[in-house]
Amino acid sequence: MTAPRTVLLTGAAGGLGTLMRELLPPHGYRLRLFDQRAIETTEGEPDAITAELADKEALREAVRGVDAVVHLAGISLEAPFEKILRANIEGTYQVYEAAREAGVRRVVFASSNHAVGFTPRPPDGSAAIPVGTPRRPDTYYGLSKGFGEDLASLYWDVHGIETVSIRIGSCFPAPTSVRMLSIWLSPADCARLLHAALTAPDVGHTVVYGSSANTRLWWDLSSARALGYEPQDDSEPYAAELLAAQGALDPADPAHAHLGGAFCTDPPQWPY
Ligand code: NAI
Ligand code: 15L
Repeated sequence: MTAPRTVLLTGAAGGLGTLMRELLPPHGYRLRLFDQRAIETTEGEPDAITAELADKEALREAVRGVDAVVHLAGISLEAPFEKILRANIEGTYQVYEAAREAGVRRVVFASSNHAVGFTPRPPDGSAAIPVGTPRRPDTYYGLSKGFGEDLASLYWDVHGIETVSIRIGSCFPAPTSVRMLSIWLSPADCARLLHAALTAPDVGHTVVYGSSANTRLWWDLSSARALGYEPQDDSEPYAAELLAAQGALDPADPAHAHLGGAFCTDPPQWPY
C-alpha cells in the first residue's frame, strides 16, 4: 500500500484528537477533522466536519478521497449501555461502512486497555501480558472496544479493509497515577505509533498495545514494534514524585489489582 497522506481523524475535538492535530502532520499527513463538537481549524488544516457518527451522510462526505481513517471518536469512559451502544458500537460500525463504500483501505482503531481490563496486574517491568490474552472487559466501555476489534477483523476478512487496533494505555501529556507509570503513552509516541500503523505493509487486522517504552511496562509491545514503532519515551522520570504522593499499588485494593485499575470497581472510581 502506498503511504496514506490524507487521513480522516474522528474524535478530533477530544483530548487525544487535539494532541494529534499538532503531532501527526509533521509525519506527513493532511488531516480532515470530524467530531460532534465544533472545531475551529487553524492554518494548514483543510477542513473540519461537525457531525455525529450516526449521521451517515456526513460520514460518507468525510471519508470521500481520504487514504485512511484514524478512528478516535466515541465515549472514552464508562457510561450507560445505551450511550455506549450508540456512540461506540453503532458509531464504529458506521465508520467501517462508510470506509467500505468509499474504498478506503486502512483504518487505525483506538481500542483500549479496558478491553482486557480484568487481566490481573503482572509485576512491573515484566511486559508479561500478550496481545493474545483473553478479552476481559472491565466495563461496557471496554466491551465496546472488544466489539470494535472484532468488527475490524470482520471487515478485513470479508472486505479487505486493513486495521491496526491499538489498545491504548493512558495517553496524556504526563502520567498522573502510579498505574499510569506502567501504561503511559506519551503524545509524541502516540503520533509515532499512529504513523507506524498507517504505513506498515500488510497488517491485515493487527492488535497492538499502545504505550511508551516504560521501565514498569505490564504488556508486550512486540506487535507494535513489528509495525516499525520505536517508542522514545519512558514514564520513569515521573515515578519518584507519583510514588511519594500516592504510594505503591496495593494488590489487596480491587482498584489496583487489575490492568484496568479503578475501571474494575463497581461503580468505577475516578480518578484512575
Ligand atoms: P475524549 O473523550 O477526549 O474525545 C472523544 C471525542 O469523540 C470527543 O471530542 C467527542 O465529542 C467525540 N465523540 C464522542 N461521541 C461521538 C459521536 N457519537 N459522534 C462524533 N463524535 C463523537 O477521548 P480521548 O481521550 O481523546 O480518546 C480518544 C479515543 O481513544 C477514544 O476512542 C478512547 O476510547 C480511546 N482511548 C483513549 C485513551 C487515552 O488515554 N486518552 C486510552 C484508551 C483509549
Ligand atoms: C481509557 O480507555 C480512557 O479513554 C482514558 O481516559 C483513560 O482512562 C485510560 O483508558 C486509562 O486506562 O488510563
